[in-house]
Amino acid sequence: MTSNTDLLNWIDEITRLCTPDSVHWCDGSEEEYQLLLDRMVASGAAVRLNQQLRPGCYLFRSHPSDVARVEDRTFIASPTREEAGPTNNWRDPEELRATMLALYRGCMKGRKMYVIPFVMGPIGSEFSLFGVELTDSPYVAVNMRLMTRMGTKALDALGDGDFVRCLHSVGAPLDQGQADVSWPCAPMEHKYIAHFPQDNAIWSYGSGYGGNALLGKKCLALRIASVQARKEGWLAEHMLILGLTDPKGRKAYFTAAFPSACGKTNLAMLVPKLPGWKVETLGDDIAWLRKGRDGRLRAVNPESGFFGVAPGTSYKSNPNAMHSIERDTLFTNVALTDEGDVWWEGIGTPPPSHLIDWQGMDWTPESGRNAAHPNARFTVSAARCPAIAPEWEDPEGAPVSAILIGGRRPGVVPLVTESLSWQHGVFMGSVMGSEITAAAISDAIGQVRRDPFAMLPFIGYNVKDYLRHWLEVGKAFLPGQLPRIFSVNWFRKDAGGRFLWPGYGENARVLKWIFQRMLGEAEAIETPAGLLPAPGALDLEGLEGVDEEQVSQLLKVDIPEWRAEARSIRAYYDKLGEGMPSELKDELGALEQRLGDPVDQPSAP
Ligand code: O2Y
Ligand code: MN
Repeated sequence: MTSNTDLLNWIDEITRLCTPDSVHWCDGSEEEYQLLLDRMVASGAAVRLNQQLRPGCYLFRSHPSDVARVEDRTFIASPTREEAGPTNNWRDPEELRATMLALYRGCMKGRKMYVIPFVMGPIGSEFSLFGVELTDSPYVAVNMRLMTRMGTKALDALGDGDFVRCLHSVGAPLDQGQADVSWPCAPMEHKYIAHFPQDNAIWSYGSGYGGNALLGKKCLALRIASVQARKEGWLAEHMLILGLTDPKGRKAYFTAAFPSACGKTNLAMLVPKLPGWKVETLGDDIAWLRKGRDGRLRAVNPESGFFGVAPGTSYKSNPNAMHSIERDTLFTNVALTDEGDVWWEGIGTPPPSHLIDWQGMDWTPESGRNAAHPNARFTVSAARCPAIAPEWEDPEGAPVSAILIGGRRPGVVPLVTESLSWQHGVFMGSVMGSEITAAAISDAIGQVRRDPFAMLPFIGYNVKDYLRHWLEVGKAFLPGQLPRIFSVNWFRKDAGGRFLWPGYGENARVLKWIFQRMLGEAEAIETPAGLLPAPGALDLEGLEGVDEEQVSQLLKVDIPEWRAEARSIRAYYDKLGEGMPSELKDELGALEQRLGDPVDQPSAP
């Protein structure tokens, strides 16, 4: 057990508030994990998959109202609205606390409360942060075992130290004798994903799903950590981390920020189409970046597992993910085959003639609806990934050579652009954008939204201070010690709406150019948007289905389009209001200058 009196007192307080029937301290053992899964199978909350086909695998089906992160119900309860900034849902901390306390009172009645001590980051690393999640969801407990370093080892490492207080309830107390449902949760208007950065506390109520409930992930490792990072001079980012090795055996590490559902897991686990090149995975979603003892920017993945999107994942699109989930995996909201295996849209095999869909209903190809929910997930330990880098748990982190940023931009943004400086790179990060997808519930699916460093839903404070912090971090490094920032866009389309770039394994060609740029071995040309591959610098040998015209479209900086882009950036900056860092406004001015005055320079015939 523990002698951490803060922890013991807090557990006491929450037990009195939430009145669970019993308290279970998670030790993180294999036996405990199996016991919880067996109990959930017995209660009907989980389905054991065919153990011949998927050893150690289980299926969960959530309530149809509880299928994704809920941004509208996610709150930053900093002391003032200004601290949360224009892009966060701010609530007055005292008011929110009062509202939520009323909901939490007696909310675990009829249920067990699980105490989950966990570490984000390798145990013993200077990068790491401790959390303790109190939850009435056994689903959360088993997922946290895969996604974090959890249980006795975390409690021992914590000792008497400080930790982020993570309180979670599905918000569905049970009366005496009341039968449980397979996925308890509360109605949308009672769901709250609340962050109190000043108290190092996360309160989540009413949802059992993913980022709303596995509080180590988005809530702690991004929203709370970003606030701490700002105070301490580091960065908590929505980024994958990969290692790239060239045919000569030289290795470099890249991080990459993409908005949700833009293929971060695929890029993190990429199998290069270029002979002799190798990608290894260090993380697929979150990177903590700080200056290492060697003066370089170093990255650590705070998570220990992947909570990946299943639909679209196949042996073609992501063979390493598919191999990772062949066993010991928890599936949520995928379809069940008659053989007891999993299936989803885009898995690469034809739809079976019959399935049980994600809502537990009979499904046939004629049903006219998805068999798996578009945000269906797999949870699996990172150690199961065949491409995992041997050094992925290095407590010092990996030295980062390049930071990639990218979104889904059907037009305007070239396949790859190198920034002109750190400041210009931060400018590019501040205006990156992507289409809104099913990973976040929103009423604007399909539209492009600006998503600074893909952190819009995850910055725990004011976005303008966040961008200022990025600029400040850059100042702490000697020239040459900082990674360079590159924008990438795999999603550019032609006039007919067809993707110009094949993506997936062919993205290695872009990684190669970036790798060689960092070594001074590849040529670039200067454009108003930044540095682009010089003619012939991008290795296109053996690339099928992309002709010269398509390459020129992929690398085109169209001046009229970019003038419109600059106007839209100005409007965006204006919308964010007073307090944008002057350096970024200067960068916008410089871009406008490079694009020329539209009155003086009519567009080319
Ligand atoms: O919908 C959810 O709760 C999952 S969201 C998620 C999961 C893994 C990695 N990234 C994300 C995201 O929304 O960025
Ligand atoms: Mn993510």
